[in-house]
Amino acid sequence: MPEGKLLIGNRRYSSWSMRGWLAVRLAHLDVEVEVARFVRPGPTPRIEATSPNGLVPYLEHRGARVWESLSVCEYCAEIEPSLWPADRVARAHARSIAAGMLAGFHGLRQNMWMNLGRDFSGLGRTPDALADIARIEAYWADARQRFGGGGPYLYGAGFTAADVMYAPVVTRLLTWRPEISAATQSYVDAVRGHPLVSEWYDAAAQEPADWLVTDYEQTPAA
Ligand SMILES: N[C@@H](CCC(=O)N[C@@H](CS)C(=O)NCC(=O)O)C(=O)O
Repeated sequence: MPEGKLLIGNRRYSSWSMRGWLAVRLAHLDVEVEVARFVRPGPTPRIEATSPNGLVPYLEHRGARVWESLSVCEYCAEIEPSLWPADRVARAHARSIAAGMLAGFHGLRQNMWMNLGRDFSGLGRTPDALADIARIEAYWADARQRFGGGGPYLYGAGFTAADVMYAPVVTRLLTWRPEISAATQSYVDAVRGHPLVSEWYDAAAQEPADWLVTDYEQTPAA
């Protein structure tokens, strides 16, 4: 009998759902996953009726109700502390860049939206999006140089909540293919190769054709 449920949206598009799901899986929570297909125009009634902020991800686990992806990460890290780096200084860095993802990068999010099934190479390169990517590359390089210890992820061998928060950015870099450094590319490849990220991509590819959302499928102007 599962100990709760995780409500998410379409895997193909829902970057915040991907974060919640990755955190829950990394913490090995035994919860049922329900996918609420996005209704457009929104809001999606199932999500609106269930989640206090009307958004996904939304988690119920052993009496706790958790919303906002970073709160889901924090909740999961209480159960699986390795979701944050063990070192205090590294942990402070990880928490800062994770919060920065939640709070910002609107240029990237608006111009290079998540779509796991399309190739939008070369598109979406607005100044705002490119400035966000440059800052993200700087965050990642700083984390890996100072705390990575040669491991494939931001803080070394373990996939932390910071990696969780940036995993959908990795998908955007793969879909939109902006120019990135070799170091960034190696991190992108590592995240894409993580078994849970692959599982998410595979499940997204199984979503029915009538779940496609026209707005997210249209090729944007160059
Ligand atoms: N700050 C929120 C953002 C969550 C969010 O915007 N979720 C979107 C999907 S990615 C949503 O639930 N949209 C409702 C809808 O499209 O019906 C978080 O971190 O969880």
